[in-house]
Amino acid sequence: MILDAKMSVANNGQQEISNGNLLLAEPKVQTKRPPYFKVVLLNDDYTPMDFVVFVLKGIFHRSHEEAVSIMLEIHQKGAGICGVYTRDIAETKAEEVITIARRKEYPLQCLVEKE
Ligand code: TYC
Repeated sequence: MILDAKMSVANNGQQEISNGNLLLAEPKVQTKRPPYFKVVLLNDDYTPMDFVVFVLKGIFHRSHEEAVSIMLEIHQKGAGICGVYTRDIAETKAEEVITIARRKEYPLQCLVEKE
């Protein structure tokens, strides 16, 4: 039994209960979200529109309507976000885009940007 239990807030925000002999650390509540990274496609004059739609559906799991809308935004504005992921997933998807584009000899460019 803990007699005369006191709550205190440690330096790192962790709460501890002290009875003079024991310090019982409460499990730290995770409040920080991991860093997220945007995968961005750039416009160019040579990559076919339907290839970009194919990429957005196949790699970024977009519906046909979403894929067409994102592709047109890139075409009109110069760049557009395909999706937001943790670092490894964003980098893998960007590599996949470049691999399949180069196989077809399209100059499509894909960037990963920290949010
Ligand atoms: N501008 C290209 C065309 O007219 C289409 C395109 C869209 C290319 C998006 C790249 O990321 C891109 N064929």
